[in-house]
Amino acid sequence: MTARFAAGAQTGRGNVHDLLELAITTADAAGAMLVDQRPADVRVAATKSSPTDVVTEMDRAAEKLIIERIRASRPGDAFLGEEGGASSGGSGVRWIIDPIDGTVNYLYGLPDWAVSIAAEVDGEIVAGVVTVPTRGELYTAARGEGSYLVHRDGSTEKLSCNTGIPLERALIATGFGYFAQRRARQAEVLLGVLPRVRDIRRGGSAAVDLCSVASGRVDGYFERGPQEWDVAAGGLIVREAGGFMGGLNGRPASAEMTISAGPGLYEALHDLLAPLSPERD
Ligand code: LIP
Repeated sequence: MTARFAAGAQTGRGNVHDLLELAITTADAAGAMLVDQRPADVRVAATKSSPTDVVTEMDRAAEKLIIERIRASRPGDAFLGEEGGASSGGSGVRWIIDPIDGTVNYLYGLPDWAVSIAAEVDGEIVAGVVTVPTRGELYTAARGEGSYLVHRDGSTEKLSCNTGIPLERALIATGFGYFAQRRARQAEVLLGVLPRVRDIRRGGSAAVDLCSVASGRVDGYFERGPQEWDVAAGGLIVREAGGFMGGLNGRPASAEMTISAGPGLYEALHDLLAPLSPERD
């Protein structure tokens, strides 16, 4: 799969177009490996923050593949990977990787899981790729160049999130954490949200949720808990599709709270959430 971008902007640390192309080919390779080599019975290799926060051997294999491929082309870059692949580098470029975002979906054979790769230059995300191999969809964005959905047959759509959606007609994606206490609070927050919106979706992958905001398949998204690797690429894809991503009260998006939506709805969703104290466990 290839994305169509004009001449890539220079960052001073490299060409954004080159970083994007490397992210695309690497995410494609990892996605193909995850589909082709998925064992009939995917087993949990370990648990992380709680017994339901799982990692499979395939998460580890995909992260290894991604880091090895990028490092072969760009040996001086730094990495942050969900499965522990953090290392420093001197080039000013850092790759933020989620080898499988939506591991529980992957475990159960549900389609919505993604490989997410973002390139950050001097602290700013400049290129992002989210591939959803089971759907044959690859989402890409380069800073200042828009975001695109490339289908399996090579056809490409420029993405544009929904704008001006009133809260009561908004379809909102969300997700839940892995700790029981946090989930109980998230259920309380939902009590305040559900009666005020069209409906709620819980897809199981924050990266896919953000791409769905970018493509207009949902109108907005909020979640307490997503980590940098869950939202780095998807956040750029949303912004380049005309949407917003942030936290509460003007703070940046973080594990405390991440909110995303198009203009008009973003403010209303924020104002609905803020009094519900969604950052509290
Ligand atoms: C998951 C997210 C999901 C969220 C989970 C978890 P993982 O990532 O993308 O949407 O609700 O809490 O963070 O663990 O599958 O990479």
